[in-house]
Amino acid sequence: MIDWPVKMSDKKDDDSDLSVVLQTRPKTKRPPLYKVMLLNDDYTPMEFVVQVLERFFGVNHAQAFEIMLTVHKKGLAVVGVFSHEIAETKVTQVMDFARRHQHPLQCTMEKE
Ligand code: TYC
Repeated sequence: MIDWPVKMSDKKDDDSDLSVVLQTRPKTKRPPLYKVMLLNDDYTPMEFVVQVLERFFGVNHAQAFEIMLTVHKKGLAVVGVFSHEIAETKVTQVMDFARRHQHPLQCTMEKE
């Protein structure tokens, strides 16, 4: 079958040629999240850690006590997952609060 020459007006203009139109994935990468962790030590009073968890991580007294006990027994626990900026703020707030009260409590962050 002779199909040449082709008039421009005969050409498809609707992206129906699948060999040419490559589907691309829209690159909408979510920003990375960061785990904020509390570390155990032998000197910070349990009640102080509970207070930190209530004040900076918005958990109730019972939840705070439970998390504090997990840190005490296991050595550390993730106390929240946040954007980089919020995680950094939490770490700074906890470290400043602990230092002001002269407790060696350590709070760190790590990419999830
Ligand atoms: N281990 C501490 C104690 O026995 C309590 C404690 C719990 C300290 C959690 C730090 O992140 C911590 N007084």
